[in-house]
Amino acid sequence: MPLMFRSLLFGFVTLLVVLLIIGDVAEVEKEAANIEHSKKMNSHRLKPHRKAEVQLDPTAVTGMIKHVAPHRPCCSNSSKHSSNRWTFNKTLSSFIRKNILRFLDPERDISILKGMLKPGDIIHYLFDRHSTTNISENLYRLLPTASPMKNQHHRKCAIVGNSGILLNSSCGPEIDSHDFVIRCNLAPVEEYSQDVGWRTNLVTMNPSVVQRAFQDLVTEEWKERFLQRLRNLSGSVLWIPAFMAKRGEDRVEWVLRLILLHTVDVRMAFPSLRLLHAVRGYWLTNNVHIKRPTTGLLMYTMATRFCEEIHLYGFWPFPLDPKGKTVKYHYYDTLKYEYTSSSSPHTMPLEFRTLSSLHRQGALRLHTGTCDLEQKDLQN
Ligand SMILES: *[C@@H]1O[C@H](CO)[C@@H](O)[C@H](O)[C@H]1NC(C)=O
Ligand SMILES: *[C@@H]1O[C@H](CO)[C@@H](O)[C@H](O)[C@H]1NC(C)=O
Ligand SMILES: *[C@@H]1O[C@H](CO)[C@@H](O)[C@H](O)[C@H]1NC(C)=O
Ligand SMILES: *[C@@H]1O[C@H](CO)[C@@H](O)[C@H](O)[C@H]1NC(C)=O
Ligand SMILES: CC(=O)N[C@H]1CO[C@H](CO)[C@@H](O)[C@@H]1O
Repeated sequence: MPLMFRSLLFGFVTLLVVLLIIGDVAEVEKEAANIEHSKKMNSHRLKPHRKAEVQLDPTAVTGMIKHVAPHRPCCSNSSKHSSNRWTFNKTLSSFIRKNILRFLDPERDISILKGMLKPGDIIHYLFDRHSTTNISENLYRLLPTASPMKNQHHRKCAIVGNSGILLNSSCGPEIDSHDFVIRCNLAPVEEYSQDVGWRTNLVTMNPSVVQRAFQDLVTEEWKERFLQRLRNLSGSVLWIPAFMAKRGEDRVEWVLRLILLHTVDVRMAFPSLRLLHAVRGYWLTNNVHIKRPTTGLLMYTMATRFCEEIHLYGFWPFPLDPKGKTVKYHYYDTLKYEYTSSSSPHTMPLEFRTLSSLHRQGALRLHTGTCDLEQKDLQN
C-alpha cells in the first residue's frame, strides 16, 4: 500500500512538472509575438521577468543553481569574472552532471544514429511543426553508427563562444591547451588564432552559415573556401542541427554532398529531436526561464557529460565590455544583435547570468578578460 501511494505521488509530481513546462512554452510563444516591448527597452536593462509567479522549488531537482538574480542589470561589475580566486568545485560539477542526466543523455542525444532512421523517413521540424523534411540518401549515409562522443571523457574542456570580447584577448594558446575544444557555428579561426586558438574537436554549424559566411556556395571559389574550412577540421565532429528550423534542407544537402564527394574527414552528428526540449526542461526545472537555449548553452549542458572541468570563452551578450568599450556581436563579422529584444528566440543575458552564477560557485569557469592579464594578476 505505501508503495502504491508513493507511485501515485510520483506520478502526480511528474504531471505537475510537465504541466508547468507546457504552460511555460505557451507563454514563450505569446511573448515571442509581443514585439512592441522590445523597442522601449534600454539595451542594458532587462525588464522584470513576467513569469516570476511560476515558482518551481529550485531545490526540487538540483538545489544547486543558487539565486540567479533575475532583475539586476548585469555585469557592470564583471571584472569579477576574471578574478583568479576561482576554484573548481568538483562536488558541485558532478552533481550538475547527474541532474542533467535525468533529462538527457548527451552521449546519445548528441546525434541521431543510423539504426534510428532510413532514407525517405519524414521528420517534422522542431520549430516549424507543420513543415517536414525527408531523410535523404546522403544524410543517411553520413549518419554515425555509434555516438561520436561514445566513451569520451576529458579533464579540461573549452567551449568557445563567438563574442567579439575575444578580440585582442590573447586567449588562443590558453584555449588550445584544453583537452577538448568545442566551437560554435563554424566560426573562422585561422585569422584570429592569437585570440581564439585553432584547435577544434567539435564544431557546430547551423545551416544558415552556408548562406551567411559562404554565399550559399554559388561559385566554385566559395565552394572551395567552404571545403577548405571543413578539411581543416580534420577528424573533428561536425554537429549540424538539421531538423530545427525549415528552409535549411537544401543547404544541409549541399554540404553533405560536398563532404561525400570530396571524402572530407569529419565525423558527422545531427542532434536528436528531443535534445532541445530536454535541455530546456533541465534549465526550466531549475527556474532558469530560457526561451530557446543558445548553441553555447546547449554545448555547456552536453559537455557536462564528457568533461570534468569546463571553461567558457567568448560568452558575452552585451554591446559594451566592462570598461565601456564596444564589443562586436561576433568576433569575425559585422552582424548586429539586440540581446534583450523580446522578439529574439534566445534569452542571452539570462543565460549569461546563470553561467556567471555557476562560475561564482565553481561549477564552471567563465573567462571574459584577456588571458595574458590573468597571468599577470596571478603574479601579484
Ligand atoms: C562594483 O560593485 C561595487 C560594490 O559591489 C560598487 O561599489 C561599485 O561602484 C561597482 N562598480 C561599477 C563599475 O559598477
Ligand atoms: C561545492 O559546492 C557544494 C554544493 O553547492 C557546497 O556544498 C560545497 O561547500 C562547495 N565546496 C567548496 C569547496 O566550495
Ligand atoms: C519526401 O518523400 C515523399 C514520399 O516519399 C515524396 O512524395 C516527396 O517528394 C519527398 N520530398 C522531398 C523534398 O524529397
Ligand atoms: C585590438 O588592438 C588593436 C591594436 O592595438 C586595435 O587597433 C584594435 O582596435 C583592437 N580591437 C579591439 C576590438 O579592441
Ligand atoms: C588551423 C589549420 O589547420 N589551418 C590550415 C588550414 O588549411 C590550410 C591549407 O591547407 C593550411 O595552410 C592551414 O594551416
